[in-house]
Amino acid sequence: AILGNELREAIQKNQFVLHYQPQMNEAGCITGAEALLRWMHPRHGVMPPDSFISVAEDTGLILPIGRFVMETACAQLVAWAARPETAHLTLSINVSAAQFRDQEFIDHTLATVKSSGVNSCKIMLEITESLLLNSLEGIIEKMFELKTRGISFSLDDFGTGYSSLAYLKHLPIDQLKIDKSFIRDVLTDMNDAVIVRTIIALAKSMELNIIAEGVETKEQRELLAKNGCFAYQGYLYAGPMATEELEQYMQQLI
Ligand code: G
Ligand code: G
Ligand code: NA
Ligand code: MN
Repeated sequence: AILGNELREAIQKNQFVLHYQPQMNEAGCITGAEALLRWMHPRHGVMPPDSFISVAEDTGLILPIGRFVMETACAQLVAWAARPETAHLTLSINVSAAQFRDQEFIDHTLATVKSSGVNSCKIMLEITESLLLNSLEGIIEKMFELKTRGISFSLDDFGTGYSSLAYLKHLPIDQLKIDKSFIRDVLTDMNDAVIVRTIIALAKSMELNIIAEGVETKEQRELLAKNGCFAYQGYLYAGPMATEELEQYMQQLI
């Protein structure tokens, strides 16, 4: 198991990197990416977040790691903005509940946006329903504070959590992200198909954008499009990759 000490050392030694997974539109054009954290472990190689995020959350180390993520993501957006081929790209950034509840989160995020010179309209924060389990009060205020500065919000893993749909009305959310667990068997499982159609209809009626993750086949994408979902993320296009690979991937799309 991963220990807090190892994570602390990883932060000091700059062993974290961001990988980027393309987000595509119905025309097959890339519109943006999701930033996904990786730990380049000196002995174990590339470690996915599932192996260390919960330890990071339990030890509080998610806060410095989250600051690294925000700083790296903003720097990446600034680099993309400097080149015509990548200037349109947006970036979705995962934020744990523990980060969002930290009182310095807003100040650090806004300071990072400002010092990096990034266009904040390119930033989307991915939160999960777990953020909405306890008191919503401070949360909504914080969201509005970021929204007035141009940052938008996506509700990740949508449909897997416990939040009441009534919350959606009160939250300044821009996008619902259909969880990959519903997409996997959407072609064969009637329940998944109904859930996916219902989430899309809900998003539409609340004027929220919708994106599906875990799209692995053309048939899944076609079913999504037929039901009104026109933004996709998944292995059908590409998995998460380093920034240089993403630029190569974009070259071969043209
Ligand atoms: O990359 P992978 O699909 O293995 O990511 C698994 C999960 O880890 C994601 O769904 C996301 O919830 C979480 N995750 C990935 N990157 C980050 C990050 O930068 N910060 C936080 N807080 N969570 C992340
Ligand atoms: O933030 P979240 O936990 O939803 O992160 C998405 C996770 O899903 C990442 O760890 C990523 O590696 C993974 N992923 C991305 N595309 C696909 C896909 O098409 N199929 C599956 N099974 N997983 C995917
Ligand atoms: Na996510
Ligand atoms: Mn997800």
